Amino acid sequence: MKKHTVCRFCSSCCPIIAEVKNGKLISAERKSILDPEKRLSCAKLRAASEIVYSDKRIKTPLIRRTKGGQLEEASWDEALNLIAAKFQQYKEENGPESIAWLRGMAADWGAPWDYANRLMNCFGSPNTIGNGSVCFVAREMAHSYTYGVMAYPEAGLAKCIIVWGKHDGDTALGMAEAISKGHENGAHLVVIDPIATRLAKKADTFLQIKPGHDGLLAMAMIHTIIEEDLYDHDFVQEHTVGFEELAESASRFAPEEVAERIWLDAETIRTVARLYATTKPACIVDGNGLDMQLDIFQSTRAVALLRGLCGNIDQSGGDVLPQPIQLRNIQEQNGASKGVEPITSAYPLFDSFNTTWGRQVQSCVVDAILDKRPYPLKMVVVQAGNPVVTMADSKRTHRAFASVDFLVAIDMFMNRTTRLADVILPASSCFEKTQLNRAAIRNNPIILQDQVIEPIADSWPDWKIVFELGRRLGLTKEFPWQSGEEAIDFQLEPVGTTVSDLRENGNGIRIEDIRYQKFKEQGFDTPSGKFEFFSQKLSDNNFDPVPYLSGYPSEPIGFDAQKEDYPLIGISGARNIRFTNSQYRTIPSLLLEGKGCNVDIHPQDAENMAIDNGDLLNISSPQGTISMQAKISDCVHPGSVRIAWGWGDYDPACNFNTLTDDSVRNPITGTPAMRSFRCRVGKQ
Ligand SMILES: Nc1nc2c(c(=O)[nH]1)N[C@H]1C(S)=C(S)[C@@H](COP(=O)(O)OP(=O)(O)OC[C@H]3O[C@@H](n4cnc5c(=O)[nH]c(N)nc54)[C@H](O)[C@@H]3O)O[C@H]1N2
Ligand SMILES: Nc1nc2c(c(=O)[nH]1)N[C@H]1C(S)=C(S)[C@@H](COP(=O)(O)OP(=O)(O)OC[C@H]3O[C@@H](n4cnc5c(=O)[nH]c(N)nc54)[C@H](O)[C@@H]3O)O[C@H]1N2
Ligand code: SF4
Ligand SMILES: [Mo]
Repeated sequence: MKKHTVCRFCSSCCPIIAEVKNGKLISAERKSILDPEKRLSCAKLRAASEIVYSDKRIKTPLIRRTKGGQLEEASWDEALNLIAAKFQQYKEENGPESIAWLRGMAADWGAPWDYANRLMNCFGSPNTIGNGSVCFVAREMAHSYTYGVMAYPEAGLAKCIIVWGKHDGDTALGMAEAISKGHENGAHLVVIDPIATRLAKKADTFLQIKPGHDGLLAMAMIHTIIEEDLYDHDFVQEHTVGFEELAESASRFAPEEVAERIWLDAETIRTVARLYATTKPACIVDGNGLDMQLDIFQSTRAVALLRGLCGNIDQSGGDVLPQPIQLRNIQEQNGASKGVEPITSAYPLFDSFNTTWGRQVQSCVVDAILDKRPYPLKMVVVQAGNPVVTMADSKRTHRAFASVDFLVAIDMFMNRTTRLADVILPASSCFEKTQLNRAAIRNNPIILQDQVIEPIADSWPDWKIVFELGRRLGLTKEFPWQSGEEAIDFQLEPVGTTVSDLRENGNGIRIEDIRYQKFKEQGFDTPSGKFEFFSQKLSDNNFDPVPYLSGYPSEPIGFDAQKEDYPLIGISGARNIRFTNSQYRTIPSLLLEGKGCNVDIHPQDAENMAIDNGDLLNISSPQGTISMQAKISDCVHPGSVRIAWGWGDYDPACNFNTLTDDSVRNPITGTPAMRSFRCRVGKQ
């Protein structure tokens, strides 16, 4: 039997067809816009049955019955009753806000997002926290502060495509296929990346930028476009605010001033700026290369401003504004937690820019546990995340999760975080549950992530765990649903469709035809109703209303002041199609005996330091030291190294985030420098 569903082994959320025989998952295949011979195939999806049936799956609830004791098998009743009792105990002793629910990447999308928020809000704690300060939500905020929502590039229809800090061939195959289609149809492809990636090698123009300095490049492009009078006068005149202030800020960033600081030459910057401004339509595919930087917000905003300056926003083949589906918001943000200060209160603009995402500065969980800032946390539930490996400053994060009074983990596999837990609840994989997947509802069409096999062993779908826990906390009215389908139908009611409609339409249901240039009738969803080069709201909150109006940051990357002792720039990377963040290192066909766990160093730097291929190197930052094998490669620029990320569970000595720092953060989004920072390497 073949069944339509959505894969959730990574955040790309590809629509797929799964093949099931006698109740067993046999294989799965991505749907694609390309002809079969051109389609991209995903290693993780090919390994789907190996992942789902892995003997490393957590099979039953586990409880540590005495502090410091072993984890022991337990029934769901015992585990959930214990968790509910702890919720009540900490509520009585310290207030409901002393409990936080921390969601990782795998819980970021779809139903579990709303359900956990609902549970915590109704219980009285505002502390449901995601990891969006390091993932794309910080970037989404910069888009939203410019034109109201996060735009998506229509690369397949563009004539000029700028891929800026993204590598979809490893991370988002649907977009990679659209880029390849656009390129084949004659689009000029520009790649902006500190690494000569596979895509960079195919590009018509490659800008090997200095890591973490994208804001300077964007401003130099804006400078060129204004100076050479290449901007879209009609759009700027009719639909924007703040052009004068933008021109003032950009006047200080001439390519000739900026080029050397960002390892580029001025003429190439001018050429790319002219190309983007004069080729219509043009889109910018921005990515996680901009995220996890200290300067994430203003650099992404500078990139976003280009879209309006050149009239490419909400145009076919440009960057389109989504038409979100009007789901019922069931988070109960006005529930019992209303008025209780969240632990993320130092980041009020980030907390409030979007009603779906809510709170996203995960570092605040660690601050609250260790430093009792702004108040102590006593209990944390980690759902679908591995913060000890994936958050900045692993040593400090480990200390926090090891010392919190009570830790619950909801996961499919053991990892360095679950191993610290007092209770572990086994979660079902994406093939074992029906969810409304948020990626598939952000824009038309809505596609159901549908269950294709029964839950493995004694695992439960995340929705069931949350509903059952909610009922044990007395929230029976709030969680009346006996199945995922019932809850989804309730959420979908305002849209006018149901789970069974979606099942009948495996390729999804389009609620509304795509419309372009919506701003002409309805303006932009910003305070001024215009495309905001200038943001009054940022100004009112003492942030630069136009990027870098008060100057460029003196230290855009981590530990920049220590460059004497740490002469190299370390780059976090690369994502590989075989893995998702810290996941899947226990899957033999994906692990390939650790292939890819190395540090890329330029031949010139290697020669200067007498380093050979395969040498075991110590990589150090002021935070700590890790070790990895050297791979001599000219994919990196001299003076920088690319360090493999996500290997902390495989081998703690390779744990990237041992090197990163969490004490300096972007003041708006709470983002630490996990992508680029100063380091040094030496032979062991
Ligand atoms: N230095 C550095 N640090 C980074 C990054 C980087 O590139 N460099 N990337 C950052 C980014 S963008 C992100 S998003 C974060 C990711 O950080 P995390 O969200 O902590 O990342 P994962 O390693 O993907 O862990 C996900 C966990 O969810 C579990 N899981 C998978 N599916 C399910 C499910 O359906 N239900 C449940 N309950 N559990 C499930 C997996 O087994 C795994 O243990 O890391 C960030 N940290
Ligand atoms: N296979 C796989 N797929 C994934 C994931 C995974 O771990 N594995 N993770 C998922 C998640 S959580 C996310 S957030 C997305 C992320 O997916 P992407 O947005 O594609 O992010 P990355 O692949 O981390 O980085 C993209 C590019 O940014 C470049 N880069 C690094 N530093 C800089 C810089 O300073 N400036 C510029 N311009 N570029 C820079 C890197 O070299 C890389 O080529 O992928 C999702 N999909
Ligand atoms: S890229 Fe691969 S793992 Fe990620 S959603 Fe698509 S098929 Fe699944
Ligand atoms: Mo992410």
